[in-house]
Amino acid sequence: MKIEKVELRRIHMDLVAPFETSFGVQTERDVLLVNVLTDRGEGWGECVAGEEPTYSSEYVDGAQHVLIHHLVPRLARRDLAAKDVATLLRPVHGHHMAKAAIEMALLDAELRAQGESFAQFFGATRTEVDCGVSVGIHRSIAELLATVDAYLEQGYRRIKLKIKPGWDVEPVRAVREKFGDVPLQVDANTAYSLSDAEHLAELDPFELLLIEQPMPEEQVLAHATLAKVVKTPICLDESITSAQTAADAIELGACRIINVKPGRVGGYLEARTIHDLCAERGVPVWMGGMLETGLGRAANVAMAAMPNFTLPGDTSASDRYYHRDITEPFVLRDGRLKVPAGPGLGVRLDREYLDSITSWKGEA
Ligand code: OSB
Ligand code: MG
Repeated sequence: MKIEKVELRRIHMDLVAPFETSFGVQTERDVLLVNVLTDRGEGWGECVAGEEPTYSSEYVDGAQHVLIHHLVPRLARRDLAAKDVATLLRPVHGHHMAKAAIEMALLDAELRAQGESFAQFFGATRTEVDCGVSVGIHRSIAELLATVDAYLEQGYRRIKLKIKPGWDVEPVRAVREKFGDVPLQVDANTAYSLSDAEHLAELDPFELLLIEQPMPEEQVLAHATLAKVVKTPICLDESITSAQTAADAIELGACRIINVKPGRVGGYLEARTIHDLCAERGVPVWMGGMLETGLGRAANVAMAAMPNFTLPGDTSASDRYYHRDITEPFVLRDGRLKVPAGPGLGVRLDREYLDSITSWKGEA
């Protein structure tokens, strides 16, 4: 396959409600999309980098810059397959979200040309996936309970509460008291330190499925130490940046569960390797989310249908995020989303709507 042209575009999408985490409040997304035109047809990729480098070091302007100046030039005018992208881009350190976006676009082009879906390519074993929902930090417990109630009413199969120091044990207790034994987990996005171990152990009586990323990205050993104090399983998100870091974290006892985000690890192919190595080691995985549009969601849902994705993912319906999606919406049915079955991503872009929300377009 030869790349003939790479078109980048930025689109603006308002979130249906503000989403607050321990690292900030988000009310909109400024999404970078990658459209590759090859001699075998086109493909689309979505970059999950946020506007600010606050979840990780990546941010959308940086992703756009590195794609134009460092990544696309290494791929242009050669005969290549999606599986070659990671090797060709290895000389460029980091920038996993940017790399993942271009690899995703090429994989889409390749699979569309072969008439194969992402799900088939990944060896998916389900046609629908169980969905959870990530619930942001709220201004009061009453408002939080109203939000959780509405999501449970819609059928979500698992609730994840965002926590930070000062908003942890009380919201968890309140949700447990009101909603009983609903599958529940928390995500701290690195907001704690090892000196909070005894405090985090106060979450143990609530029988959470997991505590996600309590401490900073680099503090993998500290998570292994924390795991000796806290009974709730530790799950890593930010710390898992590759198959290598996943294998090391498991070996060290830093996590019993892994949140798989293809953008964070440099692409869907690396994410598949993480799925496989976790399966071999008996470590369950689940599909994370980065407030994706229908494009990223299509690929995430396909991957979440692989056999070792045994916990519900942050793969919520389109209307959890946006009033209008750029593809046909993903709709929750009985707490599940349907895995797209068509070639490549298997979703149709609404080109007219896409153009209407495009803030910038350029060639890489
Ligand atoms: O830590 O999982 C996270 C969103 C943006 C950045 C980081 C995270 C999240 C979420 C939302 O939790 C997941 C989703 O529904 O897409
Ligand atoms: Mg997380």
